[in-house]
Amino acid sequence: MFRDFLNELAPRLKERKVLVTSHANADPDAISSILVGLRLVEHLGGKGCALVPQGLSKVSREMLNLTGVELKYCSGRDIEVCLVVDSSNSVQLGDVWSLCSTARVRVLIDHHMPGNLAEAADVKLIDPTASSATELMVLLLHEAGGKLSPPEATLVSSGIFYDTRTFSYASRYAFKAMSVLLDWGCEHKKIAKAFAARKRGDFSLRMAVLKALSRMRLERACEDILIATTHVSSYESDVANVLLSLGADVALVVSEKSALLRVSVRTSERAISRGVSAYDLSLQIAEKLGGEGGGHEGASMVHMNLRPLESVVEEVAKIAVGRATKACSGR
Ligand SMILES: [Mn+2]
Repeated sequence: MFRDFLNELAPRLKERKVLVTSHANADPDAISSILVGLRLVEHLGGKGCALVPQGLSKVSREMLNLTGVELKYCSGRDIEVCLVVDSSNSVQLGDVWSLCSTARVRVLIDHHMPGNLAEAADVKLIDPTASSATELMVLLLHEAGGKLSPPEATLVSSGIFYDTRTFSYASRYAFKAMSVLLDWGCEHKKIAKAFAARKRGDFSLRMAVLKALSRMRLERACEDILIATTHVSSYESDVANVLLSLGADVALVVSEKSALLRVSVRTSERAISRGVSAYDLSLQIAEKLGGEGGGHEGASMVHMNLRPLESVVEEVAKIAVGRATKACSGR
């Protein structure tokens, strides 16, 4: 599948100006995919530059500082091709979407369930079984005969570490891609140590987790499905992961980000086996409260317009309880 995709892609990138972009507040999977995207464009004879809507997330900045890798950002707006990585929905691209929607060619490489970007793309590689977008990008670059420098390979491994939660959710592609990255000189231990230290030591993350717990509401559905709902001012994804690791089956964490509300949704294997997936919940929340939902089976996100956080917490908790009760009674 990588070979066929490359055959389709290569003639469209050659000698063209290519914008490589991803979702707002780019996480390590997004920046790693962008970096490999830039190298792939160069390798296939195009000229690439990056744009990141609303900048990089804190952990992404840490990973770039740690490895000393820099992304080449676009200066002008004269774009011929738009390559979107690690995103499924145009709302995730913010202002950058206007550049992409008018580009001559739109390319999408992603591992989320298909959203409206899949419809808008002229060429696409979408595989929701991949645990990160980075692993798809690395295997594509490898198949194309390109490679990364050792610091770049180290940075790029952070995309896989991050999205697989240090390999707990890794797919076979993730291990294949890691093996390629190690051949290219990746120092994976550097990244592993940084992730472990970050979890233990980051003051604002610890604060967010404990505040989230103090505000949390807990519901029970279907005998043994625990639904935890809360709100935070940042770190909503990390907090949702922590809630799941503490035993919640459904974690819903509401936060406000750049004049939008986000709901980070996570579901356990138990919840998924009963027919309650984060992906379905995010679509249902978006439909009922207005907004855009999407992501993966076990981890997804809803974006919606601002409204009081407490009322959203209440409503999403109700939706999750309703969904679980329905699923368990087989309706
Ligand atoms: Mn991702």
